[in-house]
Amino acid sequence: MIQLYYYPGNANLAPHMILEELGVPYELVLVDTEKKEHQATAYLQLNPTGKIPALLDDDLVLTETAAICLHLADKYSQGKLVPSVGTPQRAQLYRWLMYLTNTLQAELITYFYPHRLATDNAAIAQVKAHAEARVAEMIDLLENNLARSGGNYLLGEQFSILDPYLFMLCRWTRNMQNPARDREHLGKFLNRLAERPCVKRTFDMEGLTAPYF
Ligand SMILES: N[C@@H](CCC(=O)N[C@@H](CS)C(=O)NCC(=O)O)C(=O)O
Repeated sequence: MIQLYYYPGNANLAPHMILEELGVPYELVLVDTEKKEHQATAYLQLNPTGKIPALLDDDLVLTETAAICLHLADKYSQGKLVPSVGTPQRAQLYRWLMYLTNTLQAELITYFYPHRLATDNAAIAQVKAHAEARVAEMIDLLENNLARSGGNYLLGEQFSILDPYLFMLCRWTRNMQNPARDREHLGKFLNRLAERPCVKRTFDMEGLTAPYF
């Protein structure tokens, strides 16, 4: 049985939507960060970084959201959520997944945890403001790519694991001055994704309410 360790709205959102899209049986396990459960020994044995999410799939313990998404698609989607290995489309999937996880997600983490990079309040505010500005530039790049792709999804016509990932990260910009939803193509993309049953079910199960992005 698959188990996804989660906290509502955290980085588990992308793999959760993918699990719902796949329709495979799985169980959600709450890691209550309010109670610091992500720093407790039991959870650290699964994920030594103390970050959410983690996935159990039989004997496999897997961490890192992008790796979890790839694993689920490779094992359970019969090629529906990832293009075939060795194709140009697969290469583009790697490109955008890396960009989402190691560039945009990393900058969002700086925005949400600026106190880890500075100590006095003015410096913390500056780190946060700079992260917000950099996130806006990254969102513009994604907007331009979506416009160029000519399709409904990041890879064009094929819905892939990139789309729940992009949705999750765009959602995290919802309280920024220049949120992703204000871009023409991303705005339509977010509305399109929010109508997808897998996304609706995920939000319900995690107890998330509007505004979703
Ligand atoms: N690289 C990790 C990062 C995950 C991450 O930063 N998760 C956040 C929640 S969205 C977290 O666990 N924060 C708690 C903390 O940093 O103490 C991944 O992609 O899985």
